[in-house]
Amino acid sequence: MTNYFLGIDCSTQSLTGIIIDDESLSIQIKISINYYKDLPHYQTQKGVYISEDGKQVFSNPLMWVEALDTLFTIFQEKSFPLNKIKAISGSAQQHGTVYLNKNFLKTVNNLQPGGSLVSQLKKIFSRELSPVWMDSSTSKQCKEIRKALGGLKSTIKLTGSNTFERFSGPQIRKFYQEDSQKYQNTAYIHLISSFLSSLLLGNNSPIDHGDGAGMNLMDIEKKRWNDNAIDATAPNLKQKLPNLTESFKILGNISPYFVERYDFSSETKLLPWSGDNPNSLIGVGLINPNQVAISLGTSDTYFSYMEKLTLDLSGASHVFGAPTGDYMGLICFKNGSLAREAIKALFHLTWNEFSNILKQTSPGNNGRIMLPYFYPEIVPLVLEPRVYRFGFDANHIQANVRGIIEAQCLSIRLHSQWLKSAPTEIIATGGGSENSEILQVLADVFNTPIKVLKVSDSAALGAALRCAKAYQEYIGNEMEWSDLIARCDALQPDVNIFPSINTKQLYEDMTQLYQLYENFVLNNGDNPEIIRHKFKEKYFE
Ligand code: XUL
Repeated sequence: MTNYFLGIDCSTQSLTGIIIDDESLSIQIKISINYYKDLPHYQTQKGVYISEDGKQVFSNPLMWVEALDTLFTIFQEKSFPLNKIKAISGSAQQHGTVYLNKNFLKTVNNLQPGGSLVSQLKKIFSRELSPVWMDSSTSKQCKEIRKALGGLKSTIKLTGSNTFERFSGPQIRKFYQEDSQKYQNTAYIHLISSFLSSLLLGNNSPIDHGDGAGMNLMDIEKKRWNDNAIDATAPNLKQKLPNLTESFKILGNISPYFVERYDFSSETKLLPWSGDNPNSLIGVGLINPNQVAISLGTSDTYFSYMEKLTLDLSGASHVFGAPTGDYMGLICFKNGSLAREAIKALFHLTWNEFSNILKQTSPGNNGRIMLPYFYPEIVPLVLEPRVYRFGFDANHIQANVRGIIEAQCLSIRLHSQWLKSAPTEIIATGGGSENSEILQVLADVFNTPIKVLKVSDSAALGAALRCAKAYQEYIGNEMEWSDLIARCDALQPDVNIFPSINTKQLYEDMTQLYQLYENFVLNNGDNPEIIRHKFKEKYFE
């Protein structure tokens, strides 16, 4: 009898569920609910609410809850045998926090199958909206926590990352400082991942080490809450946080609500949810050092598996727990598809037209350089968004299209150099990986082959694969990650893109030039205009 595993990904713009079978580990069904198209009554801008200055970014936890109910309803309408699903896990955009009052536990313990989740969960929140990873409004709190923890290096050594505006600790501190009454009324603080996991469990779910590392509250080495970090963040915080757990531990069985309402088996096992990046690590099959993936999603991320803890003491990157029980390195660039879409919208282009321009324009963009901070940027840190153009203006379609893609690829190359080992192959995932012209620029800038896998929903797939492994072990079959990954049909390469033969030196020079421009616009460095002209002369005149 075929068994199935369900992986759910609650991302910034949509909630996706994919079900794999236990034989070929291939995808049997995939359903996606797009928040702004399918749940328009929440009136979000692509899944979020952005303040006028762009710094505060929230989402509505009830929208995620409604998307979850909708997902199961659609699976049922499609007659998928949900009772054959043996285990469920999930993935969520990282760092976002959900604030719950004292009604939370008894409500999720007692869900009535006759009513929707939204109708029953309306009264459990002590804060209506959740700050999400796109928020960059907590610089003051970041500074305060970093100072209390002894400065940059000791903060990184303790928590795996510098304090970052979007990380949960600084966000919690801001809430405590600005709305202390509501903070006091908060009985539980969850990450988005552990909040959704709690609904499925009908109980308070722990936070896994992958997502827990994105809070500035967890000791990265010991994988435990750190009292100093907690005290530096907000009073009485420890009692509001759930426990931490390994991401491969089975938490228990699914809550009766889902059994009765959607016909899941009461024996369906639940694994902790994790962040989208730790899930994607497995969902692209990265279980060896020196393998690298780039996810071109709402944000662009560069990530790799780490056998032993290695920290970036410059503070630009993060270390999270990996679902294997080890670690992963991650760099997050916020102006990912958001900035690509801004250029596409500016010139009213279709993606086809956008790609054609990439195909027709020359590597190096005729010596033109763009620094595209349409939104506040995480790496490099830019709090006041602004787009810089050197050698062209805002009306030049071709220069803007190639400019944005080259800038993003150059920035990823530049800021991933701390990881030392240059990748021999890059796995591309996320929505942007469907565009082979963008991938060609990436291959050229890194001078490295790019591999695209059959399935680009790496976060949801990773969650489903975590279920497959944990369930096999639960029934007594030891299973290595490498066997699981080798067997998984969805992880077979679909497209290979090779770097062009004559762009290696050009992009090496351009990476250095790009670095000088970053230094010029962000750190008052010298104006590299003369060097840009020399670059132009060398390659284009
Ligand atoms: C990672 C990060 C984003 C979010 C949204 O640190 O902020 O990748 O997880 O995808």
